[in-house]
Amino acid sequence: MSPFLLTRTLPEDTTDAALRADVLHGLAVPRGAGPARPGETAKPKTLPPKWFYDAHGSELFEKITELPEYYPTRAEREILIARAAEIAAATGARTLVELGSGSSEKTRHLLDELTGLHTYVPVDVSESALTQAGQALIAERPNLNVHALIADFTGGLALPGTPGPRLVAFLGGTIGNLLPAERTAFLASVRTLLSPGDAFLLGTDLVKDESVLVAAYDDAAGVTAEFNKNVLTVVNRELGADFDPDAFDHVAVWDAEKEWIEMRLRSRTAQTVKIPALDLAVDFADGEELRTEVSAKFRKDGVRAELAAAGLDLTHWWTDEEGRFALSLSVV
Ligand code: AVJ
Repeated sequence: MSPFLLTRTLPEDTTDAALRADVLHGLAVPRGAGPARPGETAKPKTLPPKWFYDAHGSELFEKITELPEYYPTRAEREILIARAAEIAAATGARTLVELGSGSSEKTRHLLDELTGLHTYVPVDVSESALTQAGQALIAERPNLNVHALIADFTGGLALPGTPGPRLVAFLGGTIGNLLPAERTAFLASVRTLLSPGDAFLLGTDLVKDESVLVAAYDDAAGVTAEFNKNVLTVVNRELGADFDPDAFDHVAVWDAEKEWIEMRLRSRTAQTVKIPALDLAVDFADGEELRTEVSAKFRKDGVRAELAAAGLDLTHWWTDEEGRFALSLSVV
């Protein structure tokens, strides 16, 4: 069997510190010595979407990708199947780096066509997903090296010294889970990973009918609702909090101005949640919402502009037949 390496680029307790910081920043009302001012409770509560993905959350996400309403995974797979040979020809990649690789399921289509590939570097925060996917891949592909990285792709990445050309892929539309300023910083950091001859492959979900978008994030079977609420069980387990997931409703709304879907958890009553690890009590008003994810949808001109701002040229643009999803390639 070919080699499988797993590298944790961050110490284990970094995850814990990052979760604490995110929960504190997103849920705590800033309070001075005096009583809470009326305006303070108006600060919208937020949690970043990366905390969905513990082992259970990663499983739920895999279930989402199979839902009839959740089209992005199927649309992107359709493009990959149709275009993998062109991507291989345009890049000649010997190293494939995949940011936020998850189960690496769609990547197989790319791996099939990248005939000169030396090493696959999946990067993800989920150790369970990396190990499962990596072990399965090396068992199937005797000539492939897999060097998995447990890392947060939004931080500066230290990549293993593998042969070029390097193809960095960021699929699934996950770039849409970053806020605009985070996207700018992320694309700039991707650019620093690329040398002449390297390339960047980006998956973006596209703006479409509101009813189609909302259904994709509020499925009839309730899997997305369970996925959304899973972030509360993660905070319960990691920080000893006492969130009752049943005390919140799943909400998915389209923001037509920002062109993104927001997932929120809406408090069903006035309640106070204790978070002992942070010595924190968080008040929720009846109906108060906690934003857990934005999922931005794109247009070609916007993608081109954001890539250009990072010094990347849009060299190829492919969509599925129905024009729901796009893959962009930038060859440096
Ligand atoms: C594939 C991770 C980008 O925003 O569509 C799915 C995550 N959230 N359903 C997306 C997700 C709710 C997803 N990403």
